Amino acid sequence: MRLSRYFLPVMKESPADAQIVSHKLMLRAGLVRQTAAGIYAWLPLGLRVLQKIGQIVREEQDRSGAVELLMPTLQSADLWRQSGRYDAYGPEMLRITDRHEREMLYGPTNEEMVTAIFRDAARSYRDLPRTLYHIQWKFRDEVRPRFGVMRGREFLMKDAYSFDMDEAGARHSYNRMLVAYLNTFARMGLRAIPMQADTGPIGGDLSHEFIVLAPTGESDVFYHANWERPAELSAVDFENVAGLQAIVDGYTADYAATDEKRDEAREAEAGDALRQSRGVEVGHIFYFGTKYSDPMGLRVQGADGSEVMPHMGSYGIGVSRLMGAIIEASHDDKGIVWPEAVAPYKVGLINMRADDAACATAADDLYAKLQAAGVEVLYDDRDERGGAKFATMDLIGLPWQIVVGPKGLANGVVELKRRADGERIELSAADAVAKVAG
Ligand code: 5CA
Repeated sequence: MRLSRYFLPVMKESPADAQIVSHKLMLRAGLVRQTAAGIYAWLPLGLRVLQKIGQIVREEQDRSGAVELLMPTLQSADLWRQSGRYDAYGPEMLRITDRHEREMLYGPTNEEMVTAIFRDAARSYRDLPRTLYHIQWKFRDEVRPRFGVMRGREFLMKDAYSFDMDEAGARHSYNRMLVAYLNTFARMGLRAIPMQADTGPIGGDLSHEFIVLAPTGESDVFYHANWERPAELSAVDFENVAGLQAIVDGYTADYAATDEKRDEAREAEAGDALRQSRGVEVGHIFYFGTKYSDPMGLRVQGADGSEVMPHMGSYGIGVSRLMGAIIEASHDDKGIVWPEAVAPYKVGLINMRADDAACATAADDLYAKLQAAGVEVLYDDRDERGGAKFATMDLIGLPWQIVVGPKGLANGVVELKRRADGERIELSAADAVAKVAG
């Protein structure tokens, strides 16, 4: 993409209404614009990141065995009356009336809808287990939307729902998600810590919040220093029930809790290794048994012919919130430092002198070669000062910058800079293409 034809409204100064660094940088780097309280337009560069985050989430959901569908944002109130949640949900639910005076709502989550869809299709134990998910916009009329996309009113969520014949099956579905989540966040360069969370009326130990450590996070968290090791991907056989349980037990062996779930004994045990921080909740998984299948009449025939009420769980990831969390975890005083997996483009190509014919020809040629090599490149071909171009590239945080200037050209080289550590090397244009394409 040529910057001269793109839409990238960057801002030099930090907007006064942004309090935390990710919100400031998302506005300054032209990723989003607020259009109403807690509601954001995704500008072209921000949309690319949102799609990359969504795609990683999708791939890891698929790998764990979940199946994608897409449910609508608008739902009927009647659906929510079946579960009894329509009246219980309160003012966070945006209620809408259509022209026929039918009560509708903008979905804050989809347990009711997915249960109804599954109920109307599933007949017997052969139709289970299944986990269905979608990536869809949600609306919650938060009292205090803040920190940009971190706590929005409209936000993008991945929500998955599992259906199993019994509690043991549901635990396995839960374990699949727990491991899929850790892999998902690791691929984005994030260490997310699963922390025991409140399970509400169902009880048991099957609810975890996934917290990314960040000083500006909204949750107070306590954890064992072992969690400070870098996140790694685990190659897992999702079908191996005992193997998966052992992996989950391994992950959750080290203490980690939000302030609502602190455990004095385990903190004493951690001793000097106990750490305190703040964090951002990027995901939340729940097992809730027959809470929805019971009132909504979901029944299937068991292998022995008896009628069975399936056990369910639900599993959320804050896709749009993740963008804020990644920036909180990865930035410096010049701007964003995107992990490669979610970067909007891999390379920023800078022509230092758009008014110099030789530079323009060399940069155009390099741009064509990068594209031919399949490298995602944003080409700053504008007639602007070099300094302003560097500042913009640092602000938007693409992993690599390639600079074409008259001095280098005279020596047959361009400059390649890695955004993360600022390391620069000079090399031929062909070598630069080979290096970033690798
Ligand atoms: N039904 C369940 C699981 S699908 C559910 O809705 N869980 S949740 O309320 O915890 O939301 C799931 C995730 O969505 C949260 O972990 C968080 O990352 C994200 N999220 C929740 N509220 C907001 C919000 N106001 N703005 C941005 N992201 C949010």
